[in-house]
Amino acid sequence: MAEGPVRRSGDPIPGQLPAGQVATTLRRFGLPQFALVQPAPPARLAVTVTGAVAHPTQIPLDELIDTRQRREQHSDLHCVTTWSARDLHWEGVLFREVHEALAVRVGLARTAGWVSIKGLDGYHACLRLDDALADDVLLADRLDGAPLPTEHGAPLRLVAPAHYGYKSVKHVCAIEYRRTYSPGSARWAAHPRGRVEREERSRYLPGPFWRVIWRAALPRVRRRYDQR
Ligand SMILES: Nc1nc2c(c(=O)[nH]1)N[C@H]1C(S)=C(S)[C@@H](COP(=O)(O)O)O[C@H]1N2
Ligand SMILES: [Mo]
Repeated sequence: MAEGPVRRSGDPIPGQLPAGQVATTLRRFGLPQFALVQPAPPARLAVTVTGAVAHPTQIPLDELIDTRQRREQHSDLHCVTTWSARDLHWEGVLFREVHEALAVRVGLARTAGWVSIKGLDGYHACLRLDDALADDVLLADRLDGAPLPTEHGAPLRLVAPAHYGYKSVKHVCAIEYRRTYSPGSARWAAHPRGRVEREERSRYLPGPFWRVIWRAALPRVRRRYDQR
């Protein structure tokens, strides 16, 4: 039997979607309270690096990503509210490579097991550090062959395809290394890991339960975003 290429968990599978997801085109989305906040990208952004580090610092965005090898990846974005945008063409740098350079520069504590990423709109989400260091987690500055548009997270966003969309923070402006999980903006509605494959939609109650709730809530949240 012929063996196919190795498939990573976040890679799109043609014709197949994770449990409970429905394909749609990409439109700006997020928590309802951020629907009217679309921060204009500042001319010069410095990313703050704080938390479980010896030397908290601020690094100009270009410096943070310029020296890394550029990556391209096609992956899906799966929102917990059951929509999936398929085969998005992201370009940027591997979060792991940025992290490796940062760890030395800021003197990262060995005990840091989580990373909280914050956006210019005040939104933040926390990922388990080893999840964030996976082969398909990018800090992306281009989408579908063009600079990342403001609506999808300019100047820089996280892309974590194996995790629900609430972990893929847009407008990244701060990285906080942590010893413990912090629920972030989605609070109880988020799951510490948020793995799509395991349908970790929320830390409370199983995924299939939340499918029903989120599918019912989706039109109202959509309206808030489309109203802008
Ligand atoms: N800064 C910021 N990042 C965010 C959000 C947000 O409200 N603010 N929403 C998250 C959620 S729930 C989803 S599904 C995706 C949506 O990405 P899109 O707006 O590019 O469709 O962004 C994620 N990242
Ligand atoms: Mo989402």
